[in-house]
Amino acid sequence: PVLHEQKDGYSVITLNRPDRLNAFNELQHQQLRAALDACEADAGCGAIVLTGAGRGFCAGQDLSDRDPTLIGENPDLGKTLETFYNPLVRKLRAMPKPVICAVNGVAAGAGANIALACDIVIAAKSAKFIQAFSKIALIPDAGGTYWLTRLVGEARAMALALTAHPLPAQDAADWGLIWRAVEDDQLMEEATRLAEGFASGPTRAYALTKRAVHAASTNSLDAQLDLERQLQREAGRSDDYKEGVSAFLEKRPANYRRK
Ligand code: LHQ
Repeated sequence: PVLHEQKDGYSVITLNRPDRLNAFNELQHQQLRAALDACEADAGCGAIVLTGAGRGFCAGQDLSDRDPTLIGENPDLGKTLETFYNPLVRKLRAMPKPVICAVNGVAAGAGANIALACDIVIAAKSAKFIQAFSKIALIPDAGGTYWLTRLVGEARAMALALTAHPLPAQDAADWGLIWRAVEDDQLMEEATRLAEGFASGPTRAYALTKRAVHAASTNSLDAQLDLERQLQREAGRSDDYKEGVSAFLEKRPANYRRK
């Protein structure tokens, strides 16, 4: 249920259960995890594009899954989160290269929040983001309450979570929930352009940038300034920095080698 294509310098990972709008079952989790691990370990991979096959991006947990931890007398959804979703969210956030989510269609439940865990989210104009959880008497998970409150503020976060309002891609972009909404037929072109740019860019600097940006929402200014100093020191010692400055002074494109 997951396709992993290796391109020149980046990977495209496609959730591929289109008849279920790419809802997650255990195998899709396992294969996505394996694909992300492979990308992380591959020095030739400078960026990842995550997208979905068919008309949806991802409808969250597969609600037709008969696993007794999901349904039955005494389900333990916490176990499902601990085993599958929470490690996935942590893996996407900690991935030391940019992850672009190309949201090709509806992103519902944990599917919406997995998209928001990625570094840059672009969505087709026909896509919608739905915090579907309240419809089935659950709370937003896979980081939903964290992303929503930070990205769009508590007023909008609360209404999205309580009402399960389907938020169109353009509104999501206007609200700052995602980077950009694009015409449907431009989605993969845009995502590819971004990935190609990252593939020839300074990978290490991107990883350090992710760490700094992630820390900012919970750090004090003093702690954040200290962190920036530490990470910039590290960036400044890289071959990529030397190359970036030389290329600038010589008025030529930089030739980064992912160091
Ligand atoms: C589905 C699903 C789906 C199975 C569409 N499962 N088949 C974490 C941890 C532990 C436990 C629980 O949950 C979680 C996190 C979660 O993600 S909970 C939230 C789960 N997701 C949802 O509640 C969304 C359910 N889906 C929908 O509300 C709709 O399908 C949306 C609004 C996403 C799309 O609506 P439509 O465009 O009208 O499509 P559709 O409903 O006709 O779906 C197409 C097919 O996909 C259909 O099957 P069928 O055999 O009738 O063609 C659906 O049953 C199936 N499908 N989502 N989550």
